[in-house]
Amino acid sequence: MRFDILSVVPELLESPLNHSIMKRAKDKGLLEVYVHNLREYAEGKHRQVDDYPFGGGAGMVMKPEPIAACIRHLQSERSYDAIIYTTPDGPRLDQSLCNRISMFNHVMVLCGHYKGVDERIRETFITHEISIGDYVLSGGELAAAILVDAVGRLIPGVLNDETSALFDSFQDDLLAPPVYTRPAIWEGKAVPEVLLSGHERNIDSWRHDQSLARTRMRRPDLYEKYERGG
Ligand code: 6GU
Repeated sequence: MRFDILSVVPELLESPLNHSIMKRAKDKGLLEVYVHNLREYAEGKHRQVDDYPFGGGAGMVMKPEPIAACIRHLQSERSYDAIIYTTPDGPRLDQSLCNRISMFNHVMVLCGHYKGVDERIRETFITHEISIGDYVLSGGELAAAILVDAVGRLIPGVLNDETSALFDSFQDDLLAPPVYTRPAIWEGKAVPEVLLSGHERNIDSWRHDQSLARTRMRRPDLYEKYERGG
């Protein structure tokens, strides 16, 4: 799977996708991530990527021309399954959308900045918009990194059996159960007995009960969805 990320601050994306599981996915050739600096597609001495909003008001707006030039350049090289815009006014990213995006081969991600992009770019090119939550980031780069991480780990072969995404929180609309490791007693607190029993069926059943209880307590919204059957 290939991601092309369009940004006015490409430096923000240097580190988050180059460690741990994302690094392994790239090393295995399962994930490619290219970051494009929109300023390189801007014209003029100042290579201006933003401008004042028509109608006045605070903040700047991302100019359409450099974005269109970068998108069209990439489209001339390959076709894209999705062109995603990261913006706090988009629909909220969730696991089910991540699952769907993980089936794509080529995905572009346009990182919003300032007051956002000229609306005509959204109308012309954008196929999906995503927000990562109800708070405002200073730019869409961190949201793009979150998207690539959440989607990248779902690509077949990226995770091994131990880290399999099948048992993640949200994968079945339930939160994951609590986990423990050695020592069996730490500062007087014991690990639940059943986990030491070696009885696989009892362990599975305990974990499922814990997932249900946790979800009901912490995320009644998810629990309701689970009970309705997704
Ligand atoms: Cl995708 N971008 C920005 N700038 N802020 C956000 C967001 C995205 N999602 C939540 N807040």
